[in-house]
Amino acid sequence: MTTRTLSVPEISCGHCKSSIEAAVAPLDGVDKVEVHIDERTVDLDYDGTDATFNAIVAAIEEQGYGVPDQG
Ligand SMILES: [Cu+2]
Repeated sequence: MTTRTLSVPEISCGHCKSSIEAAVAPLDGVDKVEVHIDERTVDLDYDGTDATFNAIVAAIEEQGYGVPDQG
């Protein structure tokens, strides 16, 4: 498993938290997802593959949240 924290600046409330967690949790390769509203971050445990990471980003974007380049 790989642990990673994503910055998602548009996170603002409990609705954001529940919609992102519900979209990401069922994805293949994802072990844990937890949104922190105050920090506007998404903590992830996942299998570490680019495919899973890209699917996570796509799922968050599908919920309407931009995921800026995390570089
Ligand atoms: Cu919200």
